[in-house]
Amino acid sequence: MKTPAFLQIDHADPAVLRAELIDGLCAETANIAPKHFYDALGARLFSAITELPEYYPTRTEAAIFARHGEAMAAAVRDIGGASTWVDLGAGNCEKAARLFDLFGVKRYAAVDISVEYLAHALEHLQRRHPSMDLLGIGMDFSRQITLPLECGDGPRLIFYPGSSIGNFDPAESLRFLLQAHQAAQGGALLIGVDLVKPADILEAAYDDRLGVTAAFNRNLLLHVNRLIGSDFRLADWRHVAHYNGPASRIEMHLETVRQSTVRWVGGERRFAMGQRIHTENSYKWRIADFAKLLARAGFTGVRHWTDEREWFAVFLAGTLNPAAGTSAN
Ligand code: AVI
Repeated sequence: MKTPAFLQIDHADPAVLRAELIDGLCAETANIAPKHFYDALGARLFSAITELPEYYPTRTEAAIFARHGEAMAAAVRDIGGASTWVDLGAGNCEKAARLFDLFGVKRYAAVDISVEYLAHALEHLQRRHPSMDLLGIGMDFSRQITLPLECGDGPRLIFYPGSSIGNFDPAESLRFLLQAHQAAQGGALLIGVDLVKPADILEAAYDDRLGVTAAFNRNLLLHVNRLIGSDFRLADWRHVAHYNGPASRIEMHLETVRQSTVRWVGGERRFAMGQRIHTENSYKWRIADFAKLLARAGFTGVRHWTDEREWFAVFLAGTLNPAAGTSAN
């Protein structure tokens, strides 16, 4: 049996993280970056969110893969195949693992913020796929996708499911897609995208009746307290989620229920009652607009599959210029 290899590419510098967090808290519209949601408890709360009746993206995407996976695998073969699957934000690696047989995956590289998150999942995966080459990469790919040589020099399938691209604004999404295009090395991108739909469905998905999303949002304050030594009091803050139609995005905020002063070593901020900290945007796309964005990033031969209600879409985008290799006359 082979054994998985592990690489940590970049380490977040705690001093830089602290400075970024304090800048965000002191900004005119206070904000905390959504990457800080995912401490150990936050990761568990997110996993619980994906099982909520109101949170449709995870199960809708899974249904699209179950129904159209074979067609997707054939389409990947049509555009030349890929020698390595690169799974961005792999977590427990289960979404990709369900597709290994269908796509004939031989080499799999799981990327997440820290290799420690990946160790257990990859060791488990290796027992189920003893001859597969497995690689765990710790890297903050939201800053830059710089894949190591160990990912192979052939074409790669960049797998980015879960509609996480929605947590980037449109300019960041374009930057991410340009980098994904380059990282694919002549391969392709397979990406899940959440679509525009009525506001009541979206708002329920981000403000569920059990209060799990509220706990996920408020847990951010506990995590920030540990990161910068601040004294946020949970009782002072409530979860707010609303759909900003003109910007096509769900916005999550934390709002004070009374006046509150938050202190940390070297600083403080007073929040008036009803004042907010912006914690997350989750952009919802129209199919045609996302296809245009892929084209702007240089992708070709774009195809997509969706569910009956058109709530979610999975896009497959190639990187090869269809004219390349054909004669000019
Ligand atoms: C990770 N990301 C795609 C989720 C989303 O739907 O934007 C994060 C999330 N926030 C609240 N619920 C889920």
